[in-house]
Amino acid sequence: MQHRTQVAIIGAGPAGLLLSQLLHKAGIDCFVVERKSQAYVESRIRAGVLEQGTVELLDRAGVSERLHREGLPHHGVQMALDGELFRIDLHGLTGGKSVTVYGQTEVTHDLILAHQSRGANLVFEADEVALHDLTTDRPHVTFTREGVAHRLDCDYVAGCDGYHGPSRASIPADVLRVFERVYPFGWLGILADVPPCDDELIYSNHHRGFALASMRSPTRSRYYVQVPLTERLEDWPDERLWDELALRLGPEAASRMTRGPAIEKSIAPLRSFVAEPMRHGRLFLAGDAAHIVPPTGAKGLNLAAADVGLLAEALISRFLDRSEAALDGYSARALARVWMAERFSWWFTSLTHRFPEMDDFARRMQVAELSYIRASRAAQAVVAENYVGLPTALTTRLAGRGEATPLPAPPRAVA
Ligand code: RFL
Ligand code: PHB
Repeated sequence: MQHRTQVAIIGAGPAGLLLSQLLHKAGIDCFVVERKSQAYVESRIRAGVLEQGTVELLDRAGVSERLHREGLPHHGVQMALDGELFRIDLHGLTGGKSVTVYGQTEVTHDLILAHQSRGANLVFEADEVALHDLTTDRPHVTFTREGVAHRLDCDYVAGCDGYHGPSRASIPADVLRVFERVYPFGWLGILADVPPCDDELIYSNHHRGFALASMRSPTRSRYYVQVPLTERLEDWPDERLWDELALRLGPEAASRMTRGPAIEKSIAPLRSFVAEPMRHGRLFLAGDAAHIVPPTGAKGLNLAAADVGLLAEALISRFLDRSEAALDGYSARALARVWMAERFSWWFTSLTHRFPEMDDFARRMQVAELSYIRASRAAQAVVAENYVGLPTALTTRLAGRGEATPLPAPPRAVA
């Protein structure tokens, strides 16, 4: 079966769906191809914190009505050092910015609903998705569905298919450069229908390891503890997990913590990863397809949205104004923001987690740095400015600084 569209979008995660919705608003035709079922995509529990810029993009896409009704605005976050809490006043330290707690599952649900109510081309359960002729002016995508072969001709391909998708893998190895850090631990997460222990999120550095108290609504909580990668879910019955959370979050938070049965429990590994460039011919990567951050800074979904905001703008300028300048600048502009978020997520992870190789000196450094943040408004402002999302003007100024700059070769051994 043959199809024709202006932009073929691989992946119906938040990046692919938001891009399709923004382009549709501008009158550009898209076709979204997703490997998993709709039920699977809608139930994948992931992010919970949206930056203001992400909310603004969802406004622009016309899918934020429920988000404004049910999302929880947060003007601050709590941090803890060995159980003692202190607050970062996001609103006061950033000239009035805040974040919104609204689950990725809800964002995805709202976007899928918007697609289906307008009869958009959105295909789930597509197998053998493959990208072809990306460096020609006739790229196309092939897939099979229920045994039927499909061919989708297009002007451009948006690779929004996450870390494991085929888009990034379609870029030749000698063109792509990847940067990576794998952390020696993961996050064990629990979702439960109990009220949160605090009105705000709590990021806790404890000598037993990192813990995070988060939420989805006033009646639904999301908690995480850092665990070794060797850990198995079977070793963490609910009671053991609640006990560990109580220890790591400290007595004040523990006294307000309500325990309850897990609706969902999973272990996610932590990784920092960037692929450069984010364009190859007529293929443009966006979101987790191009970069991964450890979840500590709550940046993954927000970065995906920021990429999509830039890519939508560039494609609109290509189709409506016939200008390719913004498409040519997309990779450098997106990567400038990506590297800033990578830095913050890596730093915040290093500050709050217990590393296996950490000696007493390294632990003292963490304690000193957290004590400094606790005592200094200037240090808190650095955390707050990054947490709410850096202004586009700042990351735009950095565009092109990193990408394509050859890193110096390591010195040659002297014979
Ligand atoms: P996704 O969500 O992975 O979606 C990619 C889609 O592509 C599909 N796909 C394919 N489709 C067709 N053919 C193929 N061959 C395909 N292969 C894959 C997949 O099925 C999927 O539907 O990527 P996207 O859209 O770029 O979105 C990225 C975000 O999902 C991710 O960055 C965040 O969830 C990260 N993240 C967080 N981000 C935040 O901004 N704030 C947070 O608070 C936050 N918390 C988190 C997180 C991620 C976590 N985990 C599990 C990794 C907490 C956790 C625990
Ligand atoms: C979440 O609620 O799932 C969450 C919140 C903040 C993070 C990561 C995950 O930094």
